[in-house]
Amino acid sequence: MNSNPPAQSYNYDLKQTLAERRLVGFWRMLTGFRLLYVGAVAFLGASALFGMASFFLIRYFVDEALQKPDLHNVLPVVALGFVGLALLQGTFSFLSGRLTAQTAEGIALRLRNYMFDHIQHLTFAYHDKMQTGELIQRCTSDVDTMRRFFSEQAIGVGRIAILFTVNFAALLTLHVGLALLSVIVIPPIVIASLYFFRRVSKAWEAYQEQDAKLSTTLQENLSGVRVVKAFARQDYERNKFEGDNAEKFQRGKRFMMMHSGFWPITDIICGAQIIGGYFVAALLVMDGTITVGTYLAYAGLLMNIINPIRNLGRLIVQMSTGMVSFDRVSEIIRQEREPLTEGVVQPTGSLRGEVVFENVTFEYEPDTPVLKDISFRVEPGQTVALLGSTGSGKTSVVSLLPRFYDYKDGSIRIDGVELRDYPRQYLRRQIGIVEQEPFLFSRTIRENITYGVGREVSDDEVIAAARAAAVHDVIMTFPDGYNTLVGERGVTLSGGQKQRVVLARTLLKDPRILILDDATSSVDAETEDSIRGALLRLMQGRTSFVIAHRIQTVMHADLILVFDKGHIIQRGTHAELLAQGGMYRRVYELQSRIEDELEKEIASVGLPL
Ligand code: M5T
Ligand code: MG
Repeated sequence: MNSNPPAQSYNYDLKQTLAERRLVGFWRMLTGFRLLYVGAVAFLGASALFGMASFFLIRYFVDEALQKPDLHNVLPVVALGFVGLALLQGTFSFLSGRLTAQTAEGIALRLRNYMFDHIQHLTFAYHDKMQTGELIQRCTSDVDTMRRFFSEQAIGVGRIAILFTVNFAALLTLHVGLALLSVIVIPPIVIASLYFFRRVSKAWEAYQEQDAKLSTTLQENLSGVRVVKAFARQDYERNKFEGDNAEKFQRGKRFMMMHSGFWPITDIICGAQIIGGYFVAALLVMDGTITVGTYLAYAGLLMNIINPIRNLGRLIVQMSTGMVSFDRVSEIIRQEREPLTEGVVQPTGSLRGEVVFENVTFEYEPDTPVLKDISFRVEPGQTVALLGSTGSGKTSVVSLLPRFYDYKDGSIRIDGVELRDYPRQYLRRQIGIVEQEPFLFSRTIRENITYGVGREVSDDEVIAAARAAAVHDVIMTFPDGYNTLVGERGVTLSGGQKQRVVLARTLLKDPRILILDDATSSVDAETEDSIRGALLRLMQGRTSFVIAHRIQTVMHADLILVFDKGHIIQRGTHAELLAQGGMYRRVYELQSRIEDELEKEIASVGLPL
């Protein structure tokens, strides 16, 4: 498994100013494509040269060829010249387009891959804060804007520079005064573009933010569709979506209006320039300073020079969208990856499984500790049960073990080594978790069970694991057995079935430390009994953390910890805790009474047990 950042890294120095960062960032993204990019620009240059040459051919044709007595001999040569130049211009332009597409698509391809990989290496804390919709938006729409940036704007800069230089140089050879007259539009265009640049970037940023919000709304609505239906909140959700969508419309409109406010301004300036240029040049023809052929060549070249200037303005404005998307993408790229293989120790064998917590304090958000002063000790192979009301910190305790989060104060040691000193990847391979909310991928059941085992697994092993988790018979009732697709396009599993598939997955992983977070919460008492045997077998020989609400599930543990508001309020074995009285005994008595009454009731109604 490759856990290190790929060769291409987009990371950069935070001390830089925004402009520097953008420049460096874009430059880095071009890594590996710079030659292609230069090629694309060079071909453009060639294409521009041939385009320019055809205007000189016009001049020659009008001023000289037409005067020649053997015109019929010259004509085919000139015609061939035009065709040849056009062909060359087209060919080079095509080649340039090809290289441009290769560059832009290549950069986007790599960036998308990088972001996907980067995001899965970010910390839990980051994922807790960042909305999924926002992440998706940045990986898709913003990356696409950057692709456009490279295919249109980045290449556009080179294109404009070349067109301008080539045609301006050509103009200078025709008439210096006319050449200088043709570029007086540059300052007003640049000033107008810079003014619009700021406004358009703000508008684009606002638009993208709203778009992300809409994605989040949509994504949440889809994954929470059951809740929406169960509470009959369709109208509310529709209104919310329509509100967000209307806002997106407004922001999109503002963005487009700004764009469309900019175009006419530059078009008017450039139009005036063209008319003025033609007019002055016509005067020069009339007083004999230049020939008609020169006039025609000038007219063509002037268009070739005005177009880049006009496009420069558009480009500057469009670049603003690329910049905003770049900033949004780099906000993610800037996040530190969670180092997976770094560690003071680099253990190779398996853990023994001795776990010691000493005065551990932990918080998700600063100044709101969820675990306070937690201390306990588990010997290898022992089972600890964590009990306590909801929100008391049980899941938080166990999520510290695989280093999903880092604890603040105190010390956690496994086999005598501080947890922080272990590489995360090692811990995560040694620790198996059946999460409170099991998650299955939309892949086959077999793939879900063998997920993350890290070796070839035989069918028999998969079946044995599924049997032990009491889910084999269920799987066999599905049309394709172990090859049945889960979710989306396949069968939907019940909560308890999912939990048992995850249990089978954990069984196969054969971890040294096992964490069962409410692993039997979604199965009925009868099934729980049938998996209890499997669980007991699973727990044998490994250190196990079992979180459960039913005392029956945990009464055989070597150590029972009772949590309340982030503290351990009681500890001991089942017998010790019963003798102590307090919360544990109260809960135990309550649960036994309920079960007894239920049994009596069922017996009186005569339901088969
Ligand atoms: C303990 C808070 C939560 C609660 C406390 C997972 C998580 C929890 N919390 C956060 O602030 N951020 C988080 O990402 O921490 O939560 P827990 O450890 O999940 O409690 P539990 O496992 O004992 O509860 P339950 O319901 O699973 O039995 O205040 O708000
Ligand atoms: Mg929990």
